[in-house]
Amino acid sequence: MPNKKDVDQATKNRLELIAAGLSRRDLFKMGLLTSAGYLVAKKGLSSRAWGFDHGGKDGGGGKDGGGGGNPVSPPTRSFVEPLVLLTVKQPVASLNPAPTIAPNTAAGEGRTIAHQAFTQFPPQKFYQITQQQGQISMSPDLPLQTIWGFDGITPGPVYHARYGEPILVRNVNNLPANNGGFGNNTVTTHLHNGHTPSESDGFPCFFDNPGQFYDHHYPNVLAGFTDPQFSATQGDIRESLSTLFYHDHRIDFTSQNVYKGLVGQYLLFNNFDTGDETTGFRLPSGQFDVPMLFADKVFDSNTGQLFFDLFNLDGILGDKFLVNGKIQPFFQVAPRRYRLRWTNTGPSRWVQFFLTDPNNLGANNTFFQIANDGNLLPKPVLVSSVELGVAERADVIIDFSKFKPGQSIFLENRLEQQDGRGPTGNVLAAGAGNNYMRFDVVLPAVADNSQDPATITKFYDLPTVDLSNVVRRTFNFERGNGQWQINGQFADCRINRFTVKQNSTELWTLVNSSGGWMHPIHIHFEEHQIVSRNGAPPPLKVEKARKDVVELHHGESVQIFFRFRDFLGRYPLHCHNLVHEDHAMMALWSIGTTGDTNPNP
Ligand SMILES: [Cu+2]
Repeated sequence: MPNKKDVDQATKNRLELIAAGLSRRDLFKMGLLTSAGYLVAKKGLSSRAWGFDHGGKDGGGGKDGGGGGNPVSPPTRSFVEPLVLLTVKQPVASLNPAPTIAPNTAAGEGRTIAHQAFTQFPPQKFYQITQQQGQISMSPDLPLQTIWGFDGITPGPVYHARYGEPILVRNVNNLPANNGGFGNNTVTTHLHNGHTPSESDGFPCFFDNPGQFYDHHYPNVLAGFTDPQFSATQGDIRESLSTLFYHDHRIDFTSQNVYKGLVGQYLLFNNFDTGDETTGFRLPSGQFDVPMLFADKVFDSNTGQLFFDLFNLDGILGDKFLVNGKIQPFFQVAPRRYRLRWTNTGPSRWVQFFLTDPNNLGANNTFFQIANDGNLLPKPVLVSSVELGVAERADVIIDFSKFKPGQSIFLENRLEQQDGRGPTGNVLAAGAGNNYMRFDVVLPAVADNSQDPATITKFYDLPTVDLSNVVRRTFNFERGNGQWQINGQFADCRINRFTVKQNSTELWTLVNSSGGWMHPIHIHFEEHQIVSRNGAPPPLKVEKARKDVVELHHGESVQIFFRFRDFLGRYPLHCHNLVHEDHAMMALWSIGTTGDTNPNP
């Protein structure tokens, strides 16, 4: 085993490379990566050079080293701080300078493409948010952490948006020149998975510089609004979205920037999902509607500072588990129903959450899942657990009146995962997993005007599509040239891989050709439905749904369909294991008035 001095020196050397802003491609050029794409097994660089390798067959570790092992954080206590309830972002009366359709380059706007739907959907509310450095406490047992966050906090504030109410969000880049170890201060903000024109989507190559701003126009409009059959409702109500999130999407640097804090939630309401539990679907509202963003992170064992290992190429697993920016908080709840909006922000870990009663580990504590990703399910589904790959979301309703007053319940991830490649497939026994937080049923009884989800028979129907006339494409997600590829290619801002004809239907086959890894695949812009997994209908009830991330498990071939309507321009599809995404499992494509039928783009 290595001695601590050598490990510390290696860590220092690696941090210097990261602080220098070197991307993986730079390291290739400098000869610091092997032909297989792993960091050279040179003493002083790779922790695996000392035998931290945790095995693996096709390149994830092995003799040429490079994976980086899993560092160990300093000890922290659990459940000593309350869950942070995220603030709601407030609009401003006006923006100065006033937003313009064409990029306001003279005033310092980094946008390069005119808004395509500004006149049709004029913004009714204006927001300004600043990407800036901040200092926050993630645990009383760690020093203050230097983060990059929206308005200087992480997670950032929550947007409350409504269908039929277009908004404009001005992102102001005030990030510092010195990244303090990792992060890239040129940024682009993606609203995942808004029905958003390309120039406002947060396209990975449309990043701006410190000192610039970028206006994002969010029409908050239902997909299908250009279809005459939905003109009365300004789009197809079945395409309604609820829980979205926003995060940095800078090409090659998303993992560093999101890990550093650039992430938040964006909620959409309408006349059914009203945000008021006495109306519409009567979902728990107000203080009983709680955004929760999950992350796992590593902290330097000497300094206690947030640690990002650029050389861990399988994907980074943290050994500290955070909800809304705090390590293992507690949350005091009343004995009634709560709507919890869960988002797995990664960077690489898959989770499967159970409600664990520490005094009765054998109890099956069920709850309702009501949404998958940003989409309400056709109706609530009773579940014992919820699995989330990176970027997947689930809205759940937990009825805490089922538990005894004073009782504590853990939110436990029981999915076993030993490295960034993906979970092993084992579900650990209750109590043997990792607790992300603790619910304490200690608040007094209060009124509950929400509807029991057991009695809700329908939210929205699933849109149906004629699949007889579709464009078929196949995408292989694979390892190649030491990184991750889609159909044998890396992400490249200069290349448009294929063009979808606007308003057409596409049927895609996603194939996991990378033995040993799992990939949560995200396709921007419109929701898909899963036709089949390895030829059979998706086994989970909650996958009979609209989705924007599809889990691509070991050896799987998954068929999905969707339409691409209403707007034009460039979008990405990519793995949402943020490390895979950056290295460089992403394909850039576009929606045009004419398209191609390339079956293997
Ligand atoms: Cu992946």
